[in-house]
Amino acid sequence: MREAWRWFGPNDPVTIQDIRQTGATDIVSALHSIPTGEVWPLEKIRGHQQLIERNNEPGSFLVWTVVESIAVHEDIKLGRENNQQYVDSWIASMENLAKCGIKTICYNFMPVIDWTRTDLEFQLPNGAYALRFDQQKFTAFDLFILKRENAEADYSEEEIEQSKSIFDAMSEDDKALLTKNIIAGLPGKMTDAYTIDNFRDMLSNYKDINKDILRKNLFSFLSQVLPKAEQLGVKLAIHPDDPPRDMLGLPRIICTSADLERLFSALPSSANGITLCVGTFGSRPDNDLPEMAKKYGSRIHFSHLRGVSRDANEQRSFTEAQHLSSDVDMVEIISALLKEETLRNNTENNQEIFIRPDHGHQILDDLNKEANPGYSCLGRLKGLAEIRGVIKALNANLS
Ligand code: DNO
Repeated sequence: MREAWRWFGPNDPVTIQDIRQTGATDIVSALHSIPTGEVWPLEKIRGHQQLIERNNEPGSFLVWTVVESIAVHEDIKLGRENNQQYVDSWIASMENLAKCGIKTICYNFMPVIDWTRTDLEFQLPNGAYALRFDQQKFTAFDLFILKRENAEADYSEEEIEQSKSIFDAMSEDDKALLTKNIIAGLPGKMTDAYTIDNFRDMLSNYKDINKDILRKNLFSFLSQVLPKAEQLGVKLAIHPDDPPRDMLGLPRIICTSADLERLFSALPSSANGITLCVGTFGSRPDNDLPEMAKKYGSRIHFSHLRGVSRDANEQRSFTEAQHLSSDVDMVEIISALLKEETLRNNTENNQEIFIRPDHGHQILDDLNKEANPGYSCLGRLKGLAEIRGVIKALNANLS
């Protein structure tokens, strides 16, 4: 297991020097300033790598090993005719990364919005802040702020009524904040939209794209990328759709175990893998996470070891939990990943699995600091320390 930490680059309030103190050994990062669809130039990758590795010394060593993410251009997801240039640039970026020795690439295929939350500062009873996805607020956004065409068809009468009362109780500031959280609030540039009109236009591009078409477009993209990745020894790790279901009329295709099954039976290449984002898959009650960790073990190149706790009365709403006390059995999942690593020994695929803490709570001194939502230092440090303890204990038992 390789303990990794996500760093958003020189503007990240958590610095590389800070990360050295967490005990992590690997950095997960990306060149966020390069517009989607453009090639990541070799010298920029080297420069970023240099920022991470320049103060390395024995006992305090960090390497940039995982990319999260090279964004996939919307024209590829839409299967537009001019998309070849964007596929070529994606491959060229992957080649440049491989030249620098960076060979694990996380990406996703979510149309328009990447991960999304309604609340970025949801206060917990102990005073900490967590991220939260509230389905009723999201429905209120869809129906009464975005006013998406035919959106009513996606909801029951009861849902429409409930979300209307939520909307009616919102102040103008609440509405603005909810809108900002959904279309522009999360780190790592989660949508290419900047205004609600622009966002609406991007959604409407998908009106004729259903799951089958989107899947065909993913497979066509991968059938061009995977052979090259295999030659370079690069592992691709698709991140699941978060939350893992269709939303805002958009199809989502990496949500369940059956989705993964389709992906691997269509494209069995050994370079075709996943990011086991426990929190994302675990926000659906029908995903059995320990089972998935076992079943897709050899495909797991990277894992986000966080969890959520779903609302008792609305299983689509969830609050991000502490790393070891979510709805899933994290110890069993870590145990499955460790067993997978022992199976890998003496095989060609003997790469340890990169893991990282994710979406920590904002706690203690971080409550008064500027932070990327979900990516403050102390909450993730606590998560990492807990996970590290589990790994140590399980390893002691295994040997
Ligand atoms: C959120 C992350 C996602 C992830 C992308 C991967 O914290 O897990 O932003 O980086 O979906 O492409």
